Amino acid sequence: MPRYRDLTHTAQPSSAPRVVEPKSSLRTTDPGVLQMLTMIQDRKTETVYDRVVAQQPQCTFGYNGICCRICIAGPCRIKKEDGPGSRGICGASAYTIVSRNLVRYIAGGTASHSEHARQLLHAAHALVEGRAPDYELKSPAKLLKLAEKLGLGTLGREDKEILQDVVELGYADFGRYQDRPLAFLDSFITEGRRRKFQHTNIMPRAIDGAVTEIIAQTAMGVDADPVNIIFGGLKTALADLAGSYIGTTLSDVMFGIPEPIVSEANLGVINPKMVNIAVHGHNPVLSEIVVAAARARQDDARKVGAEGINIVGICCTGNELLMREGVYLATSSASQEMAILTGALDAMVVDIQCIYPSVQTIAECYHTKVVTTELIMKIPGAQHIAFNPATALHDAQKLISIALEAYRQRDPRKISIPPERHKLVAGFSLEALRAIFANLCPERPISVLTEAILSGQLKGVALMAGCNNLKRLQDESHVNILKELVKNDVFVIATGCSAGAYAKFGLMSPLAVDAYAGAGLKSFLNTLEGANPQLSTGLPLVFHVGACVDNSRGMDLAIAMANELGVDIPKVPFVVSAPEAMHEKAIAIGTWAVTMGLPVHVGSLPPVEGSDLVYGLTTQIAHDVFGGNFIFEVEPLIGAAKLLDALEYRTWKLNIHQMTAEKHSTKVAQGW
Ligand code: BF8
Ligand code: SF4
Repeated sequence: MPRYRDLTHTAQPSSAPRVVEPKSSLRTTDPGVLQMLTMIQDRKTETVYDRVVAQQPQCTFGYNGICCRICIAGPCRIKKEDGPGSRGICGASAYTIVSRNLVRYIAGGTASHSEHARQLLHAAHALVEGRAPDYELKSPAKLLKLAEKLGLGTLGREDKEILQDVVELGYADFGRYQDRPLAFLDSFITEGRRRKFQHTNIMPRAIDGAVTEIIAQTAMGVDADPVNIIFGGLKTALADLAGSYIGTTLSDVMFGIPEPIVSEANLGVINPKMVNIAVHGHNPVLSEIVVAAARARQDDARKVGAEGINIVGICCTGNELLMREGVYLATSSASQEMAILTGALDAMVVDIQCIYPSVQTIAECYHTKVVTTELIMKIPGAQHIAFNPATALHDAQKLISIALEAYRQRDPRKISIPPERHKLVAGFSLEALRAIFANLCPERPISVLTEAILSGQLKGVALMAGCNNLKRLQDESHVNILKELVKNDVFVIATGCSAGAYAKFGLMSPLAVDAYAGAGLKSFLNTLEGANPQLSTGLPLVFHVGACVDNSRGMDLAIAMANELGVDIPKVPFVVSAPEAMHEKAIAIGTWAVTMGLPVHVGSLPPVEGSDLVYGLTTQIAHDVFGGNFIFEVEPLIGAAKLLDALEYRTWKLNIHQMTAEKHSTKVAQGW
């Protein structure tokens, strides 16, 4: 049992409804989307907000995770407490079925993140071999640091030689057969976690191997033991962390380490006078080149009567480009269709993940061209341009030409763009945060953060992550939890569609600090600003650390804090929240964060309630073994209260242990 004060003294969620207003299709709080929905009222376009309503009520067997479709003797459902209806046809119990379903989500998430990482490896490999003329190695400094962490030789070697070694080690991490830990994972975790993963036998040796193994482990008639299955899932989730870490680090090496940058967000960034191209999905390998190509073709836009080319981002491709290039963020996942409904989007270029197939259906009512670019991602009716790093600029030019041509077909009567747009400051890689802290303490930058927590100025750190899930209103949980945390002096970093929500709402701007931060957080940020006069951008209320793969940056920060404090991660006042989790990737991320020793709040319940045993493993036993645990709570304010409790408990205990260690000149106690 997690031993911090649980408001209900159980690990159960509150009785708040799991789906709010199930008959209302006005399922958003995003002001831009609300304006859009009003503007298009008479168009009778079906969107995701309508389809959520059409799916209600959703199947309770599925919701609780007690439906099994793993073999075609099924589907089997657990219908009764006892008797033959309490098991599947093969005799599988609820706990077997729930745990199998859960870890298969993790396998899906891990495969997704790792596919993303593999694309980066392929691009870096092509760069090393001279087959990717349009790419460069933008951050040799990051490459050197990464290579050193990985134990690779760097002295007197060319950057490309070093990159070659890094890429080879990355490829080896995907397919290793020897019983050695994943090199990328092993390179950045704490000694305490390394030992924990060895003792619990969950240190993965290969990313592809971990995914295959868990699918094999959960095939019909293999593992029936829920504990063994869950531990298999934890191993897979750690492979997901490794994949994410490869994705983040290689993106930084090739496209640059993000630095504070100003931009704007929400649908109002779509410009009626320009050729608008949305880049949507997750992979920066193509979208970075699209941005470069667009910058070079502004004149062509003028030839078709536009003022220029305006690239806007959606979802995590949007986050990647916002972080590095300052590209506007048009919207986040649940409202992706809205970008097309503005009638001013000329092309939507998509790569992988979180792309609704419905974007094509909607695009067919407009002039917008949807273009898919990856072999594993096509949509019937959409155009496909197979993207290849070797011909990147050429491919990107084709995409731009499609958009220029589409611009000519625009119907001005269909244009309705909500004016909503907000200024923001993004680009906070760990390196950027360190540099900001270093102006107060050059020797130990991270101590600026940990000292502020130990002194009580800050309550701790929260990583806000995850998607939109329309069981509740879009962005409502992200925004309400954030407001509660910052009011209580929590230093907040954000990724993915959570970061997207804050950007769209104007909460990622320095102006929001005065409006929402508690006194402690405000004075902390003011001190940082005072020490960083070079930062003309000012500091935001919440720090954008990137796309979903960049949750690895959040983990990197937690590790840096643990090292600074001389403890392992379960003692660090650091929590994670995915208020509107939806994707399998979010389940994989949440699971590795728990395994790394962090409390993880999830605002939309994964299907685990069909087995008390599995529910207990994830919310309680996990804490005993790893020091982290899931907190399932759909009501945002109660979720925030539970996160604050978890932080308070950690800070209180850490302070006592630190004081005791000082008094007796001993090491800080490591127990949690
Ligand atoms: O990887 S937060 S809805 S866009 S899965 Fe998808 Fe979720 Fe958004 Fe990015 Ni992440
Ligand atoms: Fe049913 Fe067992 Fe097949 Fe699952 S594996 S569908 S419980 S028979």
